[in-house]
Amino acid sequence: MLAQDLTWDQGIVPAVEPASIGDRVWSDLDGDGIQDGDEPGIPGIIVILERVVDGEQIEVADTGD
Ligand SMILES: [Ca+2]
Repeated sequence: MLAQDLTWDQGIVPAVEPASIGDRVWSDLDGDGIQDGDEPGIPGIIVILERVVDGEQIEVADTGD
């Protein structure tokens, strides 16, 4: 019989795929996630990428004029 040691805590963290932020913000009028020809970009949007664990800003970008 195996001995039990209940003093250990353990968690499982799923692998996180690398992610990136693109350079387009638009009004997705038909909700398909694709910028179609009749869906204009939205200027003046500021995107701030922060690390969750400490809130450090990794990158700041804007969609321009
Ligand atoms: Ca669309």
